[in-house]
Amino acid sequence: MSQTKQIQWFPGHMFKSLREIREKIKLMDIVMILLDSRLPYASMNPEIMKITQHKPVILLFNKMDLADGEILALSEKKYQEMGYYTLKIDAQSGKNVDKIHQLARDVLKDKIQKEESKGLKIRPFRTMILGIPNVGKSTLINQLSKSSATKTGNTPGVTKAQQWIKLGDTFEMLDTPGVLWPKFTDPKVGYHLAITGAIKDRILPEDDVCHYALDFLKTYYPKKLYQRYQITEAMDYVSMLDQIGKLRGALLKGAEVDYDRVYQIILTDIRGKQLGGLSFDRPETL
Ligand SMILES: Nc1nc2c(ncn2[C@@H]2O[C@H](COP(=O)(O)OP(=O)(O)OP(=O)(O)O)[C@@H](O)[C@H]2O)c(=O)[nH]1
Ligand SMILES: [Mg+2]
Repeated sequence: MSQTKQIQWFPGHMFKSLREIREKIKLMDIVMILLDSRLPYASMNPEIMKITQHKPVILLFNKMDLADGEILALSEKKYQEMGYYTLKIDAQSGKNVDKIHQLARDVLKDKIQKEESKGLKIRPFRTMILGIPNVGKSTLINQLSKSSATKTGNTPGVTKAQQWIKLGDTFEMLDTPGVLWPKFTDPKVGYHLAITGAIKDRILPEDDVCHYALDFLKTYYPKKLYQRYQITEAMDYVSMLDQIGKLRGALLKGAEVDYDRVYQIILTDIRGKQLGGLSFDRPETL
């Protein structure tokens, strides 16, 4: 698992995207940072935190449907204690998305009052949706605009350029390409981003990612792991892979286990709802 130190997860286009975000930030009334509810720590990009530090910020915990509700509530509380406005949402189904507008108005209350007291007509708020790749930025914009104005897809790097979307009279939103940051010190962050699909599968070896994931599940969600794959506590990593391969028929000719398929099965299960809500970042790491 030592490879994480050398991995190249910061492609050149992200430099460009960060620069464009820095340029546009001045225009914004409010910024919305989308976090992945399963990784509220690893999905908080320190570069974005720096760029947005002088702007009103709302933290949206997206993909709440995929997270462990209890852990998510604790993490949300921690961010609130740090002074952030927060909201848990599911951009895919639309859950809580209708609350974003009012929250933004609450955050901008003073600004709105000031403009109204000057007799100014309230112009649309300008906001920017920021977040790591694949966190659901474009899905949220489509949900808010009730259209398919921006392209979405379950792989990092779908949005290639900034794009303005008008939402009625009250919002103008800028969709942005997902960005990461150049260096990370905690290898766990890399694994958590890989497990949830924020960095491309080819960047970290799948074997390492699955090894980490199964160890993690064994530690934090043993019942889910044992029930889903009829695994027992005594099994080591390779025995677990063999068991999953046999159970799910991922076999090569001669009944040997097809490990590549087993990795895919594990990652697909974890990324979907097959194992129920999972949280990879624990609040104690915040
Ligand atoms: N389960 C679930 N899936 C979601 C949610 N929001 C988005 N998705 C899915 O996540 C995947 C990525 O969504 P996008 O909206 O393309 O993500 P993005 O942040 O725009 O990604 P980039 O443009 O690559 O940076 C898609 O398959 C969405 O359907 C959610 O709240 N819950
Ligand atoms: Mg996008």
